[in-house]
Amino acid sequence: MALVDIQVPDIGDFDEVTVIELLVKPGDTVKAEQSLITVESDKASMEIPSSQSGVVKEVRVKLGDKVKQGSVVLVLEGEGAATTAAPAAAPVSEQNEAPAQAAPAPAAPVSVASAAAPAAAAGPVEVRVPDIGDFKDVAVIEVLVKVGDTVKAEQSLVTVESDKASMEIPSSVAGVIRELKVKLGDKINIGDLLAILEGTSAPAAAAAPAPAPAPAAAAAAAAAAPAASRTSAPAPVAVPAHEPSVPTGNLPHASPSVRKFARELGVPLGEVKGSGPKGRITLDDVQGFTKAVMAGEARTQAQAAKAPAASGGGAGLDLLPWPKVDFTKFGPVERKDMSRIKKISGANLHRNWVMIPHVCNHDDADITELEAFRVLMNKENEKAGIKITMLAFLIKASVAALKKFPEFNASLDGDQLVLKQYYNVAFAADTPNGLVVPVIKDADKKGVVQISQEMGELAKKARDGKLSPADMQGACFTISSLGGIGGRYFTPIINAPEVAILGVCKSSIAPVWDGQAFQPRLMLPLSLSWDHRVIDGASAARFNAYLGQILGDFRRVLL
Ligand code: CAO
Repeated sequence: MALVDIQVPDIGDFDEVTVIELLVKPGDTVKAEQSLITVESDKASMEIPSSQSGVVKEVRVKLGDKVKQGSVVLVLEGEGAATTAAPAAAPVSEQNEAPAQAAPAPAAPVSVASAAAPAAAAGPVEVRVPDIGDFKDVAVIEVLVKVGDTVKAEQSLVTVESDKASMEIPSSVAGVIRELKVKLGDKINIGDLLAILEGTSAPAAAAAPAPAPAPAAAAAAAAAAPAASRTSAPAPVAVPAHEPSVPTGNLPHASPSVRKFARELGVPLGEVKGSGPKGRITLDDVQGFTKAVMAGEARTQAQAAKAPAASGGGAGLDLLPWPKVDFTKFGPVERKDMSRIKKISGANLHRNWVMIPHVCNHDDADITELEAFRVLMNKENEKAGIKITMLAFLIKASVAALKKFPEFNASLDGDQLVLKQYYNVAFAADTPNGLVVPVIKDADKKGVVQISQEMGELAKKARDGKLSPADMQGACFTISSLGGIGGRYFTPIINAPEVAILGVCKSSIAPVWDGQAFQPRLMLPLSLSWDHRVIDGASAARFNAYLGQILGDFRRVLL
């Protein structure tokens, strides 16, 4: 196994950057392109990836160290030959060898107005995104200026972020911002218009402003063409004598991957206390914050602000505003009020989806014999007007599974689990006005025929809009059946404060191997969503398997 020095690749115009995070330690196995350390300059933070996979033998840098291109980050016992071509992300060199071809690209932001800006100032000038290396569709995570601000050449306008780096995009010219063409969340690419400045002047020395490095980019972008052709220089106007404004942004101190992780969880980074050097926010800090909020030990500022109005507090996540689109620009539209049921159920579903760490397991149950039995029973009882439904069997089978796995028949109350000793099973019913969820009370004490009858009555009441609040209260577990409609699997949303819900789709004949031959069997797709705060994956798999066993042979209910 060859020992390989992993070095800092070409990081653009930066002489030295500071190591602010060590992402691996000796003994760790790393994959090619996995980030090893995070470094930071005054304009960007970036993760330095490994150029190949292997086991970390020695880390040669420590927090606070200054590194530059060619500095050895760590020694890796490489998997396979060390001569493997360096991946785009970072150069590799054999020990004592010169660094391989620099792979990560310095993105050399070249502004529109650089060399080709009107020499003597003073016209509206379009400032565009310079060459940012191989990055496409990078998200604007911070807008540092506003319309009316006076900016200096090289002052940062926006911060953008990829999964490996965040970087500030500077203005190539000085002037007053007349129009801002991007907003938070926009995805931008090279050449996109960022802003229109007035009263501009040519940038010093006709050079591109400080490059923002793009470490994961492949080809060096240093040769990026000055964007002369992208410059537009309409009629000159006078530059208003504004004082330069101070950028408003105050980006939390965190690496791009931590920020991405926080965004995925909807964690407002500005509220997370960093435990890293200089208060830097680490992955553990984000996880700790999330756990505290979920456990009710902490609230986000948004939650706190909403709490008085929201009686009981919902998950106030600091998300981007909902997109406002004038649809009539694209074609005719009709506006319709949401039904009362949809408004109520929508708010509940939203809270449940956001608050509960849902996981969904899919399985199949062999209901060949059960369906044959159901059809036979319905034939025999046709004259009595009794119709037994598959859903009634599912309710009965679920009761057996709830008894065997009591944590599914439970609710969370703070730090306590409330284990219910009654078995009320709700079922989702589709109505012209929206979804309602009536409850079969004490399903453990009722037979399949009685459950079928009650379900029929409740479903009719639901369709007629006559369900009382009592009809929809007290459920322990819910079944949502789309079996009469179609589909294979779906992810039902847990009906809080319940901790699990079973989704059922349309059964179909499938070839099932019986050890000797494939047999045509009627298989019922099951989708069980469960609250991971209360239930573990193993229990959920066992719950589904047990449910399948019962549906496969209902005599098991008697055991
Ligand atoms: N596989 C195959 N066929 C099935 C089936 C399944 N899993 N479940 C029911 N069917 C068949 C029935 O056998 C019946 O066929 P026949 O008329 O030939 O006997 C037909 O589908 C219709 O069944 P049904 O609707 O009368 O009875 P049900 O017990 O399946 O459902 C109810 C009752 C109230 C649950 C249903 O009408 C309903 O509203 N379902 C939608 C629920 C829903 O919207 N869930 C989504 C929630 S998330 O948005």
